[in-house]
Amino acid sequence: MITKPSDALPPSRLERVLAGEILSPPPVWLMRQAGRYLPEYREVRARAGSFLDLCYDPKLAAEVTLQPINRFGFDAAILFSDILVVPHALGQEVGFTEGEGPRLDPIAGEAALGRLDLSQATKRYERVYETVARVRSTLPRETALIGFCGAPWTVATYMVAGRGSPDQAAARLWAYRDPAGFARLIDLLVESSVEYLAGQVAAGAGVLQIFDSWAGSLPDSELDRWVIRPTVDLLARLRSRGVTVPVIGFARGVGARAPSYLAATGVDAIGCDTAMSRSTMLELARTTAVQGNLDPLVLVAGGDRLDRDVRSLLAAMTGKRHVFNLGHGIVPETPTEHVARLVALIRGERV
Ligand code: 1CP
Repeated sequence: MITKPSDALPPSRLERVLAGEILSPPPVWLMRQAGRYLPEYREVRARAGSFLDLCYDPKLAAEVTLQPINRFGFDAAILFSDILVVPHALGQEVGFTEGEGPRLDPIAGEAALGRLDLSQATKRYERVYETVARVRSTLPRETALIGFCGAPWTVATYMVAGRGSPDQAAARLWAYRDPAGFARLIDLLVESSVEYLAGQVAAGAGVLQIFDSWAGSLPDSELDRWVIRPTVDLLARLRSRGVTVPVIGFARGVGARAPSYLAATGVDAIGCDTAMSRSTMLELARTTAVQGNLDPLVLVAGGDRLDRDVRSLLAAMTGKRHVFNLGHGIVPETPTEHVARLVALIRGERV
C-alpha cells in the first residue's frame, strides 16, 4: 500500500462526492482551468520559455496550478502538465508552437518503438512529481489535487500522427493494418502511464483523471480493443501497486456507449462531454458520480444563456452525485468574469 501525503488530510468535497456522497452545491473545477484565458498564466508562460520548459519547471508549474484556485476558489486543482509529457519523457521529440499546437516526430510503425525508453521516462517524471508535492504543500486543505494522464489511445493518436488531427486517421490505420504492432505501442503507454500516475499519487495527488479525448473517433468494433481494454489494464496495474485514489474516466465522444465504458472499466466517476445527452448522464448517475457537460462556448457567451444552462444542469443533477465541470477544456477566449459568475451561480452567491 502506498501511503501518500494526502492520507493525512480530511477528504475534500470532490473526494466526498467521488466516494458516494451527494453534495449541494456540487464541487466545481474546470478542465484546463490553468491556461491561456488567465492573464497571470500568460505572464508566467512568457517567462518560462517553451511550453515544455514550463511543464518541467516545478516552481513555475506549481505557481500556474495554483493560479485558478487563488482567483476563483475551485474545489480542486489539477496538476499543470500535459498529456504529451509522456511521449516526450519516453524520448519522442515533442514541441509546442504558439498558435499551432503540438508537433511530434511521428512514430511510423513498430520498428520506431525501439527508440522509446521506459527507464528514461521514469527519471523525467520526477520533476512532475516535485510539482505535485509543491502544490499539495501550499494548497488549502479543503482543495483536492487531481493528477492526470492521457489515455493510451489518445496519446497514441498524437504520437502516430505527429500532431493533433481531426480524425486520428494515422493511428486508426495502423491499428487496422497491424493490430499486433499497434498493441505494443499501447502496452508501452499503459506501462509508462501506470508509473506516471502512481508517482503523482505518491507525491500527493488525491484524485486521478484519465483523458481519452479522442475515444469517440473509434467505431464500436474497435472501442473495446483500444479504449476500454487499455484502461482496464491501466487501472488493474495501478490498483495492484496499491494506488487506491478515485479515478475519473473522461472518454470524450463515446455518447450512448458511456455506460458500457463505465461498467467495463470500473472508473469511480465519469466525465461527460458537451454532446452527451441528459438521459445518458442520468443513466450514468444511477451508479456513479458524473462530471461535466456544460458547453465551454456557453461560458464564453455568458449572460442569460450561461445563467440558464448552469441552473438547468444543477436542477437536472439535484440529488445525484455531481461534480460541476465543462464538457471539454475552457477556451482561451473565455472572459474571467464569466468564470467568476459561473462559480457564484453554482454556490448560490450574489454577484
Ligand atoms: O502555450 C500554451 O500555453 C499551450 C496551451 C496548453 C495548455 C494550457 C496546452 C497545449 N496544454 C495545456 C495544459 C493542459 N493540457 C492541462 C493542464 C491542467 C489544466 O487542466 O489546467 C491538461 C489537463 C491538458 C490535457 C490535454 N493536452 C489534453 C486532454 C484534454 C483535452 O483538451 O482534450 C489534450 C488532448 C492535450 C494536447 C494538447 N496540449 C496542448 C494543446 C493545444 C493540445 C491539443 C492539441 C490538438 O489536438 O490540437
